[in-house]
Amino acid sequence: MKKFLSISGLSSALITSTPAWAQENLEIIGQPINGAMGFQPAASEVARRLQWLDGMILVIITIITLFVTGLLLWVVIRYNRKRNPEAASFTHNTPVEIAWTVVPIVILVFIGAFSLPTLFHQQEIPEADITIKATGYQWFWGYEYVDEGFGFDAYMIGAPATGGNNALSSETEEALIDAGYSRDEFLLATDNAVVIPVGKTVVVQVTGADVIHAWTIPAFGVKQDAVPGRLAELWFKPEKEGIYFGQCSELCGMNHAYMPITVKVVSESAYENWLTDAREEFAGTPPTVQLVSK
Ligand SMILES: [Cu+2]
Repeated sequence: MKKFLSISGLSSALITSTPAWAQENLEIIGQPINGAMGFQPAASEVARRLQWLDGMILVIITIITLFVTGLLLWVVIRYNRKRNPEAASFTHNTPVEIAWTVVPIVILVFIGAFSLPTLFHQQEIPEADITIKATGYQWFWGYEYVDEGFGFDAYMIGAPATGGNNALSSETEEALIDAGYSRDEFLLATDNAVVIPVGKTVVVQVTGADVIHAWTIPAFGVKQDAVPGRLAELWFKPEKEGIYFGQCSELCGMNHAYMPITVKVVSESAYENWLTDAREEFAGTPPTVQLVSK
């Protein structure tokens, strides 16, 4: 037993001294699935709300489409030339005109009553527990943990900067496996991941260094253009530990398809361990980071 304890102590020390891992055995949650139709599982309140809104509006759209199709069929069958050789010649029908003006207004107000609160919930940025600045470059993302005074770049595993050529070669597959992924995560996994603790409010400040990019994690329900010279903000509170992927979502040049986003949501203690190691590993990089005096 004693021996077992000392071995497990040693292995956990080994794990915590490897910052790139952050936490072992994280489940991949936010990932596109071949042939799937719906959203990725919602992993934040923001995502849950907008997915609900999407479902609600889909019901309204379906009802309207069925109603209009029914009307069309009725007119085609009942009032075709054979059945109705004498066409009516009236041009106005006041009750019908009032109805087709008022009913759409009611429908739009009803949708607005649900969509505006969701929009404000998304756009009113709360007080952050963790603030991360994400800068889009051609073609990778740079991250700064602004309260911690360190930053790092994140390249796709398999990008030229990581020794690849943007193709799924056997070397790239090996690099993916070394980083804890598989060939399925090619085009999604990055060498450095954004690491955040579960259940904390994360504010991401998004900007671009050269052209417009866009930062997104579909499972968190966030997407924001990264515009040079502007600093936009988005927020989310991740609810489940796991790995979440996103991809640059604004066409930004030749290698736009090769600048994915990897976010690891870990436990509070794993985050603290990662922070300790990351402060050391990424100290002084990139040089633009300046310590914020508190
Ligand atoms: Cu892009």
